[in-house]
Amino acid sequence: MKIDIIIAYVQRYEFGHERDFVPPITGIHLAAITPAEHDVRVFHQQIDKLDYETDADVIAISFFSGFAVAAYNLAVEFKKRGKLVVAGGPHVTYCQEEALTYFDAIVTGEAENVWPALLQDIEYGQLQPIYAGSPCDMTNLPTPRYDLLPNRFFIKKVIQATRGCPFSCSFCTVPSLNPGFRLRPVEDVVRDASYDQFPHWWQRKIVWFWDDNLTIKRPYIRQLLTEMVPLKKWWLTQASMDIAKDPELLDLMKASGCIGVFLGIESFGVESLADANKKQNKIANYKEAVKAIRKRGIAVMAGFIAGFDHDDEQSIINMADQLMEIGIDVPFLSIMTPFRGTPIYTKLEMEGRMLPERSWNFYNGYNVAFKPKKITQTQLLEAHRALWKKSFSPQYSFKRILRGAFTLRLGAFLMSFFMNSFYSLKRVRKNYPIDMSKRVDFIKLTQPLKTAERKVA
Ligand code: B12
Ligand code: SF4
Repeated sequence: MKIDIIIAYVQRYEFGHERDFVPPITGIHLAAITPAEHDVRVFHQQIDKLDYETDADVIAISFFSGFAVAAYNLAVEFKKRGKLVVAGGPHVTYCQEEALTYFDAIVTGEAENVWPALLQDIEYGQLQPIYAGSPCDMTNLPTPRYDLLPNRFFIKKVIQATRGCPFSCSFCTVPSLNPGFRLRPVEDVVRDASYDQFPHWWQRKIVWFWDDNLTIKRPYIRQLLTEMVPLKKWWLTQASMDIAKDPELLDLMKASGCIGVFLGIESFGVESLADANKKQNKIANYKEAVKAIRKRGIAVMAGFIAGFDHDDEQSIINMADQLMEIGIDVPFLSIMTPFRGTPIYTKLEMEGRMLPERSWNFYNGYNVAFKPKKITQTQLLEAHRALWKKSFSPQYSFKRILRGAFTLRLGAFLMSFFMNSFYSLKRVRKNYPIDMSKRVDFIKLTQPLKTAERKVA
């Protein structure tokens, strides 16, 4: 069969985000675990033009909640043309009934154990509506199909070495989506990190780990990094702040080529951190932790969330100065989003604070889908936009770049330079995150197909 895998996307900025820096691993991983007798192609809606007249037999769509409306629209279009459309990913896992209105079948949870069976059922005309995936054992996973990525992605070597996370932050679906903490054999990860069939040196050089929390199992990460030293790569990952208290690990990270670490700092408020159930973060240690990582020339990227129950407008805007003060190189600024499957969603739903009239377009990390406690929805949105504008003002962006020029290793500096310039340019050109409440017409959902009209092979 011919299979088109599509990663759905909705523009999150007012204009011009049609190129992407680094691709998702989802599509090229799914392609790699697709049995070899099928022809597979991968498309990223963010950068690829989609062809509704494709000759594919099966359309397989992956999406986050914020991109669900786009994914459903795609399903409707492809089904109008008689295609069989299936889907998977975090959104369908938690919104199965809704997803089945649009798709012929869905995969919930992890796909490795059920994807080949689904494809076989299509061939035998026995497609079931739901394929319940289970946590996969991470041995023998193939190298992602990097060859299927378009060259427009600046970085291409995305890898997953581990799955899951032992923490349980209130806003995160990882503990229920990828239960447990599982590791791929080090030799498999090293094999993927050594992949070099890319045209540009930086695509061969840079490895981006799309893990939830790569460093948590110390013996594993030490072995992996020791084996990565001879590869002479530049690599980046997401990790917990506790790495800062492990100087040996930090030294090994430096020796193996680490250029960037993403920390989920989330907030500077003690009570907001309690709202986040982020017990592992200690505000008093932020500055020291960032310093310890940067001392090795590694850039610190960090995520901050606006909209916890104890946040108000001022505490949100203040984060722009606070993140500068602790030495962050690249900030990522989100609005708290109550995804299905998270403790925060359950709490807000019980308290009657969800805003059901707000479509999935509001779940892209830059919009408000619930009633905040201390401020109004509009105040939260505006405070976040003020935080975003201040953080990416030319002065602050330039200060971060300059700071990096004197302290970071080359790869880390280039990454910080690129990202800060990119967001600062958006700020200068007034290309802000989209305010969906003013753009309610933005990608309307076309009429769902009636179940009877659904064509299953
Ligand atoms: C890497 C990552 C990123 C990367 C890459 C983004 C990307 N588009 O892939 C970056 C840092 C850019 C990112 C950004 C964001 N992310 Co993110 N991210 C992740 C993370 C940590 C890992 C995802 C991953 O690559 N896993 C490895 C691949 C192989 O597995 P997978 O994608 O889960 O797919 C498996 C199954 O889901 C299934 N599957 C998936 N799709 C399909 C489709 C079909 C047809 C089938 C059969 C199966 C299938 O099969 C795969 C194999 O088992 C997850 C956490 C997690 N554990 O899932 C969050 C996560 C996916 N992100 C999330 C969010 C919210 C975001 C942001 C909106 C955050 C923000 N505030 O800005 C942005 C969106 C940006 C964007 N443009 O897409 C949420 C999504 C929740 C939801 N319900 O939508 C997650 C779950 C984390 C959380 N908070 O709970 N993210
Ligand atoms: S530490 Fe990160 S991945 Fe783990 S539960 Fe918290 S937000 Fe999710």
